[in-house]
Amino acid sequence: MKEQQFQEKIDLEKKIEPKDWMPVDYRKHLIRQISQHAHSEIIGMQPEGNWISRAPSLRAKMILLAKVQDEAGHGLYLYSACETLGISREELVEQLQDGKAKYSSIFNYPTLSWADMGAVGWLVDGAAIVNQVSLQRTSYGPYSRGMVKICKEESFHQRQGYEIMADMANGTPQQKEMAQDALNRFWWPSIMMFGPQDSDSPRTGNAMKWKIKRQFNDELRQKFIDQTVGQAEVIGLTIPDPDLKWNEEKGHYDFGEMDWDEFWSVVNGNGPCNIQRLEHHKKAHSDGKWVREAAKDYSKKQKSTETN
Ligand code: FAQ
Repeated sequence: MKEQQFQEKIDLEKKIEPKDWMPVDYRKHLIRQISQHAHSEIIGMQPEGNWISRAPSLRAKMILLAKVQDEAGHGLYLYSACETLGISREELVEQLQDGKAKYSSIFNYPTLSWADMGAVGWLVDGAAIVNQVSLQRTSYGPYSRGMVKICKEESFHQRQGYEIMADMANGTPQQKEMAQDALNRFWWPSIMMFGPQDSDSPRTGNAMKWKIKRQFNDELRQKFIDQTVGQAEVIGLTIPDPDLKWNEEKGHYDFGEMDWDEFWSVVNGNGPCNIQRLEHHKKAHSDGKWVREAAKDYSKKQKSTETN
């Protein structure tokens, strides 16, 4: 009965709020997805944070610094949304560090040159926006509202990345070569961000029934490819896919086969930077222990002063 009422509410496009009744599996599904999303934002700071001290100008440095700080903020909104489901921040961090919770495969690739900052903003944030715009309509209220806020900031991120790529593509032959090399390395991992093909996506069934996900992985991937091909053409770069071709009948681009062995290998912890990313997270978390403790003590002290 409760389950039926819950589904009716979802079917009527009403949001589910933290204190509403929800099936155990809906709650679990959300904790998994929102926490993976939060971890992605936080781990995603590493490949770009790596370049803050090497940005080629003060302007570029300020922009990159602001972007990386935004990603931290997104992680915090998402952790907070996840905590409304009855799990603590400590448990979430533990799951990440123990390798029980995933984060996006894309952040296990290294950023080797300044042009990679362009590729990450343009492609990685570009792909994240396509996914997150769709998630603005997700059925869980706190997640949906978090997505609205995050999407506004991601648009700026995508544009700053595209600006870097456009400048380099129009620069010296060496700069253009660097931009093309970054595109070559980030193209396939970016389109893998949308997850496995629908036929191989075990979570999609429930996610669509509960309107947690509003569009299929393949549908979003196609949308991203369709909108990005023209952007590459405008700046004179070539997408590294010989099978990429406009299909007049479908009104979409056809594209080549992704390397699914590579995808699963990265998802399962064996990408080029998986170990490094987690080790860095553990070290930063342990180095920051005194700050968390000081903040806790300070807030306890404030509360006791207020009550006295
Ligand atoms: N990487 O059945 P499905 C960003 C896992 S934010 C790693 O299709 P689902 C901003 C999946 O979890 C980027 N694992 O699963 C930024 C599942 O494993 P599980 C993050 C992946 O959930 C920019 C299994 O494979 N965005 O970038 C991946 O229905 C720049 C089976 O897959 C989000 O998290 C992958 N790519 O669909 C930050 C958006 N794909 O849990 C810094 C929210 C799949 O059963 C710098 N999440 N897996 O063990 C989603 O929309 C969905 O969770 C999908 C996966 C689409 C990622």
